Order: sequence, then C-alpha cells, then structure tokens
Amino acid sequence: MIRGSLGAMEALRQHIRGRSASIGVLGLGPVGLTVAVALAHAGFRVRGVDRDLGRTAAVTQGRWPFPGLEPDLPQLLREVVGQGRLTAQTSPETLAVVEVALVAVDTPVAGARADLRSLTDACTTLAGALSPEALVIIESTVPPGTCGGVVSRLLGPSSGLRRPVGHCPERVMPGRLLANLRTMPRVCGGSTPEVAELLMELYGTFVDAPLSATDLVTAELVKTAENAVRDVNIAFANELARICEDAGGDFLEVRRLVNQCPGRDVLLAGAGVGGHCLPKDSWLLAQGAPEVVPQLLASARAVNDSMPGHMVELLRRGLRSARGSHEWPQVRVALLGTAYLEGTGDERNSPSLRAMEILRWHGVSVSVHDPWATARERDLWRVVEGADAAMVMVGHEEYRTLDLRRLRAALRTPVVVDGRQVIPPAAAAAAGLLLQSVGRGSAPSP
Ligand code: SAJ
Repeated sequence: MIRGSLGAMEALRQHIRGRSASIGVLGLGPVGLTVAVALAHAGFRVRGVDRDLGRTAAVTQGRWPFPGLEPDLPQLLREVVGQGRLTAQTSPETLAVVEVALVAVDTPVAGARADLRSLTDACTTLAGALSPEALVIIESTVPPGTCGGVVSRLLGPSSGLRRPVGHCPERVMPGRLLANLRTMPRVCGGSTPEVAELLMELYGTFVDAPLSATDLVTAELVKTAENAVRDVNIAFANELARICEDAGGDFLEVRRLVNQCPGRDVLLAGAGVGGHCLPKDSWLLAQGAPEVVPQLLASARAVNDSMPGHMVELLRRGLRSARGSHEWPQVRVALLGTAYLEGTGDERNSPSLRAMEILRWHGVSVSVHDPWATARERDLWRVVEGADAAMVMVGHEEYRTLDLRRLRAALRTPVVVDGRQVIPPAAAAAAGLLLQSVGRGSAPSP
C-alpha cells in the first residue's frame, strides 16, 4: 500500500471490517504472541513469525511457551491454533501475503542508549518479505523519532516511496497480558491520519477501551513518558522512604497521610525497580531529544538502582544490632523473591539479582527462594533453615503470610530485612525478630 493509494487503504479498511485481512506478527514474545492470539480470536488469519524454533514449535502445538500464570491465554491459544487461525513459523516468507504486519520485538537499552538491532533486523526482514502494499505497525517501545526515521527508511519499498507506518505501543503486564490488552486504552499513531484511522479499525476489533488516533512521534512520546513518569514517581517514594528511616518516621503512614491530600499520589517504596519497561523507558524517551540533558530522569534511575544496595545496608544494620558487629564472609542470607514483581516469575532486570551480586561480592553465602520463578527453590523453609537473615525482596503473597514464629526458629540470627513493607513490625517483634524495613526508622533518641 503506497502513500496516496487511498483505494488500497479503503480496501484494507473493508478487509479489516470483514475480518478477511491477512495479518502477520513478527516477534512471538509475550507481547507479540498475546496480540496474535487476540487477533486470531477476533476472526483474522494470523501468521506468526519468530526466529526461535522452540517458541514457534510450542505455538504450533498450541502450547503457551512462557512461565507464569496468564489467565485464559493458553486456552485461547489452543483454540485459535486448532481452528487454523494462528500459525507460527521461523521463515518470514509466509508474510508475503499479509496486508498488515505487526512488529513486537525487544528494544533493550545498553547503558543509556537504545539497542535497536532486533527492530532494525525485523524491518530489514519485512522489507524483503512484504508486498509493497502491506501496512507495518510497530508495537515495540522505541525512542521518539524512530518510526518516522530509521523504521520508515528500512521499510520503504525499493521504489523509494515511503511505506505508511503505524505505531501502537503495547501496554501489557506479566500476569495480566490478555486483560491489559483488552482493557487498556491504546494510542494509534500513523504516518498519515488515514493510517492512524486504519489502526483504530484494527485495534477496535479486540480492544474494549478508548483508542486515540495521533501521529507517530506523539505515540512514541506517550509510551516512553508514561513509564518514565512512573519511574520518577517510584524514585520519589524510595527517597522519601530513606528520609523516613533517617528521621525515624514510618513511610507507609507518611504516605497514607500525604495521599489524603488532593492531587497527591505517592507510590510504594521498595527494594528497587525491575521489569522490561521502567528500567529502560526513561532512556528511550531521553534519546528522542538529544538536545535535552535528562537530569530528573537520570537522577530517578540512579535512586531506583540504588535500592538493592540499600537492602544490603539494611541487612548490615540488622546484623550489627543482632551481633554487635558483622563479618560478611561468615554470613549466610536467605533471599526471598527473585522476580521483579509480585505474583510473577519474571526476573528481567530484577532488583533481587543486583542484591545477590552485591552480597556475593562481599563473600556472603546466599540461598534463594521464589514461588514463581522457574528453576528456583520452592521450599521456603529449606532456604531459611540456619540462615543468619532473611531478606524479603518481592511482595509475593507467600511472604505476606509468613509464619514469623517458625521463621524465628529457623534462623540462626533473628534478622529480617523487609524490602516491600510486607512484614508487620508488631508481629515481627512479637516473634522475636529484629526487623529492618525499608522506610521504617528507629525512633530518634530523645
Ligand atoms: N514498583 C515499586 N513501587 C511502586 C510500583 C512498582 O517499587 O509503587 C516496582 C515493582 O516492584 C517492579 C517495578 O517497579 O520492580 C515495575 O513495576 P510495575 O508495576 O510498573 O510493573 P511493570 O514493569 O510490568 O509495568 C507495566 C507497565 N506497563 C507497560 O509498560 C505497558 C507500567 O506502565 C504499568 O503501570 C504497569 O505495568 C501496570 O501497573 O500495569
């Protein structure tokens, strides 16, 4: 579909409305596979492509290939594969017949710069596989200016005409992939207003939330900014928590009372910020404006990245109060929770991994538990038995309901570090535990 070919756009609009449009999805990670399933369930014929043979084989067998619970998705995947609506393969040739190709590949950062190799590889692949008429929609999060820049240049048909490009940034979250896909509002950016309208038609077939048509740069700014602002807000909570510790306050109580004030919304302090979105999206946002030095964004990233180290400092305080001193190499720590978020096994950029690194650098022996992460010890009591301290790094439900008396009996030294404010101080004291909790200071001496 070449710009100005309104006839081709009208034909595509009809095919979308009639669900006869043939659709390709390049990148069958949690984001790409979820949207592929949703499109197939909406009635389209979807061709999935991924270079990972294990993934495409699993999809072909109707099996959801990722760890963690995703309500309804595995069942829906089996259904649409069984109906022949969704296929998956590694060769991109199958995309030659599609009218729309979605791209959902990873866009990590290396230091503070976007690593767009997966995206540029995908665009190069599509340029060679797609018909000149096909519409391409980027779902990956990218620095502002990417879709209208390098993406459009790589995708342009050999005739040099610019292929119309859409950008509909994903807004999903592990554990709620399908629910978020259906209920989260979406921004539909287009290289022309007509392209944005086509995205509205397409996403309107499976999204039950408001859709907003806009241009490419606005869509790129919205996505990166929505995560950058969350990262900055979390950094404020973390810095306030450290102030509360030093001043002898209780962060949760301070937060509760501050949030009673209209227009305030202090988020939760914690052991750090992980995941596949927040640690990188501030840098992607900043990269779109090379003339602007991102002072606040960079400081917020530094505050959040300092929190795993702060957990180790809380441990040090706990051991000192329990023993009068601490010699790191003789210490054994039970680290509870390796995932970046409660209720999931996803360890991407997890603060726990950074804390483990720091502890092991000190020569500390670390045993690890997580109820969700694959290949982690699932028997919590085996992990804590004989440890000098337990460090709660994730707000998993299992840690919110811990038998604290049993924990006290299992520990060699009764120290607990609480990185997610899930251990009630009174209950910890009653169980004879020395609690060091982020955001909770000991009352200053009179
Ligand atoms: N975190 C805090 N304090 C908070 C909130 C989060 O320390 O108050 C930490 C979490 O422990 C985690 C990290 O930040 O380590 C990220 O948490 P998150 O709740 O933001 O979860 P994500 O990374 O899966 O965020 C995604 C984002 N959605 C998309 O990028 C599409 C985010 O913008 C959403 O707000 C979030 O899901 C959501 O709540 O849906």
